[in-house]
Amino acid sequence: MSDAPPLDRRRISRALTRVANAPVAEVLAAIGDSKVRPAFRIGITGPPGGGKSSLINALVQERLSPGTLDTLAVLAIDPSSPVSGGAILGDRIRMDAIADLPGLYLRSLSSRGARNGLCDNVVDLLTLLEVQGFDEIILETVGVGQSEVAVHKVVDTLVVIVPPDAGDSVQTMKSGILEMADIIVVTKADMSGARRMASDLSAVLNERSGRSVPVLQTQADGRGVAELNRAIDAHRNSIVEKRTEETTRESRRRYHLRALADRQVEEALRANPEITEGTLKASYDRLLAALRA
Ligand SMILES: Nc1nc2c(ncn2[C@@H]2O[C@H](COP(=O)(O)OP(=O)(O)OP(=O)(O)O)[C@@H](O)[C@H]2O)c(=O)[nH]1
Ligand SMILES: [Mg+2]
Repeated sequence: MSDAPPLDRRRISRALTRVANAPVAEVLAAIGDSKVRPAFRIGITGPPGGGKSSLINALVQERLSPGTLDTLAVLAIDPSSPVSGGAILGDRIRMDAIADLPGLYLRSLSSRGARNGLCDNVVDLLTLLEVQGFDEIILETVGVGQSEVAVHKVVDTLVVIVPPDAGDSVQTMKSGILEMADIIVVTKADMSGARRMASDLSAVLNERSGRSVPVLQTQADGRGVAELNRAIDAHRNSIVEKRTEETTRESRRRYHLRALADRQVEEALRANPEITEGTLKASYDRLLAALRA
């Protein structure tokens, strides 16, 4: 750990709360005009109750061990909807035990009605954390619907977790998930079936895509987490070799611009329902006019 000043967690929380679900104009005002240094972003995604938070608990301690990072933020997107699930409350692991770790900031946010299992404005929140100067961000999301694809676009390293008791057999597992993963982790390795799950996953991945994605096994007590930590660093190094910080910044800016434009269109349509009346051409002209207003 360096002698960096302690994090002002209350100030960061207030800034995030202001931005969560704020209109585009307010988001832009909060992010400000500064050139943002991209943080290294790690996504941890997988089924509800699969062991994501337990894994992050242990991983955070590895990532923040002496001589490594100064600051790390964990953003957990909570589906909090009966449809997409989440471990039954009370069964869910809370990360309070690590909340006071120097350099660590933890925040849970609801995905509300977002279609893809992420908050609609997850990119705003990630950028805001970067504005706050975090070196690294871990994003926990439940893998439902299209969320793996969405997460994949906003992180550098995507870790997909699969518990040994995952309902789907590996053969029928949604192909999207495995193809997106940079690292696969079979969680709850103390449970029977973990080793089998890991070897099935390796076989299927090889056969489907010929990619050699690391398939690791971890436990909530920390077993296997040092290996995961090394695999994340190895992936990070392989990315750094392939692209510069400027390329990362540029592609994030484009993605963010599109997300903001999308929301601005939504806002305009909601505020002016008459836009959609009449012909498509007339509607489009009215939409552009509303956006310019
Ligand atoms: N046996 C065993 N149980 C585990 C392990 N890791 C997590 N669990 C249990 O699995 C349940 C869910 O764990 P969480 O870490 O909250 O899982 P999650 O994926 O973050 O859950 P959601 O955020 O609700 O989707 C809890 O009851 C944990 O105690 C493990 O290594 N072994
Ligand atoms: Mg969780």
